[in-house]
Amino acid sequence: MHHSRGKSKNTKAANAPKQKISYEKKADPAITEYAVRALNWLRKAEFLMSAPKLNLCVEDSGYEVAFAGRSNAGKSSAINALTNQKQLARASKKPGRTQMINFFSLGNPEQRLVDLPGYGYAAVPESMKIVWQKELENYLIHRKSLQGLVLLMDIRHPLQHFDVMMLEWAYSRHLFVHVLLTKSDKLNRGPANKVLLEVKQQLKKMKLDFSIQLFSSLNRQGLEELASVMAGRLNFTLEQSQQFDLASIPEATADELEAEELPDTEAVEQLTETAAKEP
Ligand SMILES: Nc1nc2c(ncn2[C@@H]2O[C@H](COP(=O)(O)OP(=O)(O)OP(=O)(O)O)[C@@H](O)[C@H]2O)c(=O)[nH]1
Ligand SMILES: [Mg+2]
Repeated sequence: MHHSRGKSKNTKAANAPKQKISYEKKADPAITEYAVRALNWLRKAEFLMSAPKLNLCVEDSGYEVAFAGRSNAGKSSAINALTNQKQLARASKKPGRTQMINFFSLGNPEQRLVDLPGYGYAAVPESMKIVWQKELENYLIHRKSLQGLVLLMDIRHPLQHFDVMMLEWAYSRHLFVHVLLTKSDKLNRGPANKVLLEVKQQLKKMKLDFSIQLFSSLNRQGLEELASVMAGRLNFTLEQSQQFDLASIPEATADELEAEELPDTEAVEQLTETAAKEP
């Protein structure tokens, strides 16, 4: 807690009526309540189906939000954290795990989460990659119920080429995007906030006016924030939210996550981290 310094003694503020100032960020109680109810709603998630292509997807009605991002960014893990289910979406230390468009219903089939295959996974045969990118593109362009994207980026490698392309493309199509800097547990609080600020500034510079937050499936940082954004996008109305209780939000499940990435990826990342730490 900060205390006012001596020099503020003679300012107008010093003459103002005394009031208790809290430097801790107080969340709006109404929003928090909505977020908690949203989290309890998200726990109702159930696997609906996997589709290898657009015309095999579930009916294109209602509302859905898709999780997109580079392979291994943590999309499936984020869906599992958000829905408090260990194996709803299949997470893996092997990049390229998610190979279809996976649909999850949230209590009713008209509100859905979608787990997309990651882009940029080099080890998939080129021919297969082309087919997949085509299907992904098809889905993103033609899906009417798609209300927006959650774009995930590993906090240690934000705004890679494909991410920027995706963001620009989404912006040009007026598609809503909420950005997650994932695996925030990999950095200390200070450095994590610094990356957050930097990416925010970069987005601003590129005129990509998207919301962004820190997120960790491991320690559940940012879960409530993400839940309210999801709920808002998926038309989880205040009225609907009344059906969900304010029971405490899910506990952390640190030990239930898959081990981190493939060893070689990790080595590269450690190098990057070391480089980033150097002045
Ligand atoms: N430390 C840490 N590791 C995480 C976190 N989220 C995911 N991981 C790990 O990162 C790896 C990839 O996670 P996934 O959720 O499978 O990633 P994905 O984006 O779905 O990957 P694809 O399906 O290949 O596109 C796994 O080993 C996870 O355990 C996190 O918040 N913190
Ligand atoms: Mg996945």
